[in-house]
Amino acid sequence: MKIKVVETIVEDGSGVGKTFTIERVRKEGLPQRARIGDPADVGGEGSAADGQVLEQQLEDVMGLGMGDELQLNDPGAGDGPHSLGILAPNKAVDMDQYGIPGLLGEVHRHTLEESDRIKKCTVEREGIKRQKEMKKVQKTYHKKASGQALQTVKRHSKPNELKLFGSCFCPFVQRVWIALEVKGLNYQYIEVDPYKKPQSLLEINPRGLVPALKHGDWGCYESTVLLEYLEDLEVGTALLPQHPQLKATSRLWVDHVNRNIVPGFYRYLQAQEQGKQAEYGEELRVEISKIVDAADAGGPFFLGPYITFVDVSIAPWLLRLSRVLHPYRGWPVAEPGSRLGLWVNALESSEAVKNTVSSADLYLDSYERYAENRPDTSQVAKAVNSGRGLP
Ligand SMILES: N[C@@H](CCC(=O)N[C@@H](CS)C(=O)NCC(=O)O)C(=O)O
Repeated sequence: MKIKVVETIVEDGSGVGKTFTIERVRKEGLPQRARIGDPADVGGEGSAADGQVLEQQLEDVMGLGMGDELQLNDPGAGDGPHSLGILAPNKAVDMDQYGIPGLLGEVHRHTLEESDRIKKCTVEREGIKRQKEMKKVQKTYHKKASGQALQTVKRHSKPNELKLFGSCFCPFVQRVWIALEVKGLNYQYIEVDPYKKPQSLLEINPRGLVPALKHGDWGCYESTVLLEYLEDLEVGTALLPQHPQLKATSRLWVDHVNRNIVPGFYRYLQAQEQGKQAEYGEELRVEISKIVDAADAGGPFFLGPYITFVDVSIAPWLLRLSRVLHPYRGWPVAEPGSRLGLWVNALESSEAVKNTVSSADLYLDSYERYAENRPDTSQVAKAVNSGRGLP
């Protein structure tokens, strides 16, 4: 026989005592649900119960059913541990402080404080459970490339003295990745989680941001610095034009991308109020228009028929207009015949770019945190929220 009192209901108001609800009574070979007696039948504290009476009592008790009650003998006993009297027809029995081991199995009795603490714990546990369930529904960033990008990762998995530490969803990484692909360099792609900041990443970039590049024993970071470095290697296809003025113009427009388009993209995506979304969306549209107006009229790329430095620098965010801003903010798809449409189409068709692009769901999932402006999304998101410059 086992009686388990799992919930304590204290102070029933009758002044008789404290009530314990029996949630589960397990018994064998005896009828379920015997009626338990009147509070008036309760024996006072210290009532004698010889072995025989006790046995009889327990038989009665064995008939306890779901929802039946146990009542404390001593109404004024305060919060300390009590002896239990069992309300049974014309019978009363005192049990020791902890029930009768072996006969009454688990009898849980608590002080008021203990009872409160247990209830609080239960509420907290429920809260944590709900949070976990919420997290399951919320999408998070991907940790593995997919689509054509995954093929590229596989092609570049062998050890190489030139290593790109990257994350498949990261636009800053994608800049460097596209440059490596355009140039046709040999390199090793190493996927890292920049939010976990593995030691291998921290050794190159103490700030723990991707992209990070290792070349032999030397390492460096910051996407635009890395683009310049790859250019200075003078291996493979050049991205910066030879002409000093065109070169300066290219750098000027990369600065525009970094200063206005990149932060504008996140500000717009993270804005939660409709008014702010409209305002930041318009600001981003204006900044994109400026660079589109500065681009070579015939295009399709910034300087003309070939992909160059400015294209590589802006590409990850132009690709995310349709993959992220369109689904989350209703950003209009670029008109196919427009100058922006031509540019986007040229980027989407570039083999070097395509080699770094994962399937659409990777971007949709990875940017949900930004679109909902969840706390602790990233250093970029924090900087945008606090009005600071991007990391
Ligand atoms: N200014 C840096 C930005 C790099 C950056 O923010 N990367 C993100 C991933 S897209 C990162 O590593 N975040 C880690 C974090 O927020 O802790 C660059 O251009 O390389």
